[in-house]
Amino acid sequence: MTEDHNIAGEENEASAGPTHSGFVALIGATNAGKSTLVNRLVGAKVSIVSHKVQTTRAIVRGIAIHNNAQIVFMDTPGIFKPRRRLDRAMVTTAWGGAKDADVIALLIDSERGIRGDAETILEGLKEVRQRKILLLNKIDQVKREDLLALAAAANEKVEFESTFMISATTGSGCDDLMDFFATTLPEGPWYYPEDQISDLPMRQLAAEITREKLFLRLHQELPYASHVETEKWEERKDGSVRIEQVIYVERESQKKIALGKNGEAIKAISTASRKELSEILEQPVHLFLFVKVRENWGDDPERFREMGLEFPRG
Ligand SMILES: Nc1nc2c(ncn2[C@@H]2O[C@H](COP(=O)(O)OP(=O)(O)OP(=O)(O)O)[C@@H](O)[C@H]2O)c(=O)[nH]1
Ligand SMILES: [Mg+2]
Repeated sequence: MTEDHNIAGEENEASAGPTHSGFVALIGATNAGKSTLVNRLVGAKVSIVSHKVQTTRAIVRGIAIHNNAQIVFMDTPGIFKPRRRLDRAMVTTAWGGAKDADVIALLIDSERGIRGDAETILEGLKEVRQRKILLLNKIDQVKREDLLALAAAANEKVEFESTFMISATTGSGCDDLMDFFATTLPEGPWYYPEDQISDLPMRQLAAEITREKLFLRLHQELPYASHVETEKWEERKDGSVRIEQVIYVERESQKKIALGKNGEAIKAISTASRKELSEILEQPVHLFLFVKVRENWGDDPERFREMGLEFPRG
């Protein structure tokens, strides 16, 4: 960290001139690859990723420095047709995040194309006044001619300032994208200290890491019926940390599944989460997971506050 810090400092001196800074909201249908892209552009894991839909629940800011610019990426929940109260809060949050940004970057999964949610988002974007760019993601999965057709179709619906073809997993096209942000964001001082990469408190990131393992391990309705909170964080004299987290589920039957036969599921989730947490924290981690039934957590304002979401009334 210190070394990187110095290198960044030298570069900034070399390229004297005004600094640039601004907020870029990444919006898109769920599973388009927004969180993967934020992590790629920041160069560290700040937001969790899974192959399942509706992984991100609140806005996560990932902060990157490129040349003279500090670029604050807002990873938002995927936009979809909401059903539950939590769904509504997620979708409202995503559009709210877009309205706070200097630039809105719409991610489309090139393999899926413009269908369903992506179509609805394009419609919604017509009403939004900010600068807009189009990111066709997952280009590692599609043929070039299909990409050109997709770019044309999307640009017909909304006037995008630029279109980029990228792959968040391979990094293809990402340098050009960073150059674009660095030169087109407004001139001005940086918003965050130069070594800060996220606005998420460590306790919350730790809860998110466990939720990611739960999304990867458990299936059907369970990931959507669960919520993770860090309850205790105790730094120990020997340099390790003791973390206690609670996994909330809605029903007794879900608790059984979350624990698994002979506690196998919870053990696997805990092992995977602890391993990643000790890498991120660079210290040994003792992780204790508890599963609790809280029937109405999805209607409890306190849980929404913990997640950083507005509680939708009614
Ligand atoms: N092949 C390929 N897969 C990708 C790419 N970008 C993301 N993915 C995969 O797409 C899936 C969804 O990625 P996420 O980053 O969680 O997507 P998201 O848009 O943040 O999803 P939500 O938070 O649910 O809205 C994961 O399995 C990623 O590995 C890409 O460029 N190429
Ligand atoms: Mg996400």
